[in-house]
Amino acid sequence: MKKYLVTSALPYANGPIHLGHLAGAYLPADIYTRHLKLLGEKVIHISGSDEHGVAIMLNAKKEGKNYKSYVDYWHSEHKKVFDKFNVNFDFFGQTSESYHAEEVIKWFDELYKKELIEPNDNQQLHCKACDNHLPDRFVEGTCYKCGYTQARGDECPNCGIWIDPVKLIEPVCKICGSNDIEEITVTQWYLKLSKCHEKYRAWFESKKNTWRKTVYPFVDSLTRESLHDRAITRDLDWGIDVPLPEAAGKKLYVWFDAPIGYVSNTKQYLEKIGSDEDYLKDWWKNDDTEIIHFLAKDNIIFHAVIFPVMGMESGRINPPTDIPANQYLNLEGKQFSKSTGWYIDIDSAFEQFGADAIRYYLISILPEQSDSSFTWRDFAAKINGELANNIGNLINRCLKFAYKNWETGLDAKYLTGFSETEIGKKFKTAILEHKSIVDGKEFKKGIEQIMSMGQMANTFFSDLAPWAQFKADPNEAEKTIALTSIQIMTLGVLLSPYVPGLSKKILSYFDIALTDTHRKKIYSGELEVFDELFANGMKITEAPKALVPKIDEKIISKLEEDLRGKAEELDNV
Ligand code: B3M
Ligand code: ZN
Repeated sequence: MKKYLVTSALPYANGPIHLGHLAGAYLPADIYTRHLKLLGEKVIHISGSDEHGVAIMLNAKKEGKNYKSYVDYWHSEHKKVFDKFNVNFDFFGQTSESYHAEEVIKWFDELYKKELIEPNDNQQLHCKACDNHLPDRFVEGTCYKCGYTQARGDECPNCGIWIDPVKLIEPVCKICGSNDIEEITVTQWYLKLSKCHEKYRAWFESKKNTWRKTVYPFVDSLTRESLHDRAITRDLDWGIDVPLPEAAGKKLYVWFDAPIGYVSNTKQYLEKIGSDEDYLKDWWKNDDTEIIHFLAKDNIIFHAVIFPVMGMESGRINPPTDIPANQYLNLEGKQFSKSTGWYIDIDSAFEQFGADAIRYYLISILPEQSDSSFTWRDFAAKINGELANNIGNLINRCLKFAYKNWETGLDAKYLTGFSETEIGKKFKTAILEHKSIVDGKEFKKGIEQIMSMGQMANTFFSDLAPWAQFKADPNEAEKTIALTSIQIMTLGVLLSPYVPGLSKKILSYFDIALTDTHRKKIYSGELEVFDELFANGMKITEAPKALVPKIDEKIISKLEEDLRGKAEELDNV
């Protein structure tokens, strides 16, 4: 049986989750998982905190906390945010736990046995002022490829290349701020990616027609000629110990251990639920498993090159099926940045508008093909014009009418035969299109498809004008309300991967509880299911009120002012 392993990038346990993170990886992964679960597929969504690395060490030091309590704090903060926004994981683990280290060591040992990990002397930066080694983000400088002035020792956030820290122009120590930096020779252990080029390309090229146009060509151009060996050990005091006596005191590079977190967390998950399945044989190394990594574009190289090579060569897992990476989400045209005040506090946005409004808007602007921008004005326009007007209003009007005039319920004879009606057939076609859009991981287009079904339902309802029918012939009106209610229930089910809270609310107005099988049938366009569901009629349990509250222009102006004010304030410091 086919299975799906959905992963979303492990967020660094190093500061708040922002809307850009949600749009980059977590919402798409959540929607896709919910989609597959609705269809009755066997799928698990795995993520967790990424708790090693220099950036975390820097911040923990700044706050005077020990590393473990620092990452534990952010791990639990992140879980709270994901819960609020209904982003569900089957398992959300921690890479600082011992179960994770155990798995990582197994990978290291396999690769070492195959002579794909070897020591080498390497030139490294060392800060003379504070006497620290400066790998990765412990150093910043100007990118030698694109000239960006804040390139980090591991990668350039502007042009996306891997950075060799000793080549950085005008390097500065991030620990003490000094530029008194020297090059020293140190032994590190390298992952011999260069030996794996041919095998890698043979696999990679098989993805040419299925990976996103923003992913394949980028990786292609970086890997066509060769792969470069990468140091996977560091002189740090936080991380997983390198399991070699001659490397005593060294730790594994965070990007060596982090992606293995998907695997170790799957193992933990299966143990937790008492499954008798094996995390490798039944999942990660099962040819019937699709492995899909959701992430933002700055994580592409690790997931599309290094991790697949590690998996293939160690023999522990299969390489991924797809890496539907997103581009970046900006805020009013500029990058989100906590330090310049250019960000949205995710908790207050949640308090003010709730999870569904924010999910809806983010999904409608997901940066799937190119960068996109969150603006408060567009947020209000989309919530008011689409979610409230299209969906909310229709439900209010129709279900209120049903509740008021057919208190004891609508007659079964009007509720059956929907799939044979013209609108029923249109719905079926639209649902099948929706399924293939979401199978193709195009979630922005998916929600647009549902909105256009909302339009169909609105047109159906307005054209028949049940309020006028009611005066002339109440039976006609009852039929219109019955058929519209079915469309509403269908929309309620279809919306569930996107706005699960709203979906639940919509479905709660019906006195009929849907089983997973009912949902699956509705979601796959088997609309005959309504004949069985409504065989004894159906009643609306309460009159909906303010299902999707409209957002006032004044609120938006205030939010815009606050954002600019905060940024100016920080600018003046
Ligand atoms: N923690 C990077 C990030 O949060 C990194 C992803 C790891 S996925 C294995 O952007
Ligand atoms: Zn220093």
